[in-house]
Amino acid sequence: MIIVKVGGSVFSDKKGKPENFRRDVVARIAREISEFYPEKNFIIVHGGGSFGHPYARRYSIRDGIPDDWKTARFRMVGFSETHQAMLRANSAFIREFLQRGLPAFSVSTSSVFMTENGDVAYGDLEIIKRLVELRFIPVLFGDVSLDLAKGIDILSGDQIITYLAKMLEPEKVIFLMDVDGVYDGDPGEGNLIQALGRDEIESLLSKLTCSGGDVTGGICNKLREAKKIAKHSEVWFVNGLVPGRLSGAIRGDGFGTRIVP
Ligand code: ATP
Ligand code: IP8
Repeated sequence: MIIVKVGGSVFSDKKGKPENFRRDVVARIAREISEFYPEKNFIIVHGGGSFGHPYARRYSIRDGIPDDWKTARFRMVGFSETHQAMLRANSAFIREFLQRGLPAFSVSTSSVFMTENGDVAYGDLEIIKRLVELRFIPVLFGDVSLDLAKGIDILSGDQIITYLAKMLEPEKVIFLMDVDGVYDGDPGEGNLIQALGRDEIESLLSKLTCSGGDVTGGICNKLREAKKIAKHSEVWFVNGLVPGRLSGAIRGDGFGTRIVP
């Protein structure tokens, strides 16, 4: 089984207009996957990109449900608005897969996971496991979540993958981003790291600027999760905007960053 995270920076321009969607990029990702399907099983998880992130920020979803009812109600409306935006992104994804004969099937994250402290606290994987057994391609997504401590929160696709990796022990996890892989400094300053030791991740994090960015913590969150995922699976970071890089990572001779356990 191969889990592919299609980053929001790949299927959309995160600095562009809300809900912009790169149909051609997703169509090409679907084509690359179809070269390996059905010999290999896939689970796709996509991020929030220009869909979920603007709503999550506008409604401060990560602050949870407060005691004050007026604010609570406003945020609960925002919770549902954010989810609807993610359903629109997911539906655009599924359309591209179906058009290429890939049996992608939407699994609504907020209906199968609950969170606490930004992580999955409860997950029901029975539906996902059965879908994979039948050779469907489940398509999950970063989403809003019901939260055991603060009522509501955001669950990043990166945290979903950590949970899936722990429970399903996939052969490989591939993160698609809009850059060639992980750099040893901030974008434009560092060099690409082609082989990154799992035990080197903490010292790399101390060199990167981890504040600011999107509501789920950008590259720093991804690296922290990759460290956990690498205990269960091979992990790759490759450029999803360059044709052939996903196929390379699937074959195992790709160009990008590989986490070395
Ligand atoms: P989403 O969370 O919407 O799914 P994503 O998964 O594509 O988005 P981001 O969370 O935006 O990814 O993180 C990827 C971004 O991190 C890249 O666009 C890149 O410019 C930025 N970045 C910052 N520092 C680094 C670094 N050292 N190495 C690689 N990318 C970095
Ligand atoms: O982009 C965030 O998921 P991510 C999902 O995978 C929302 O971190 C709703 C912002």
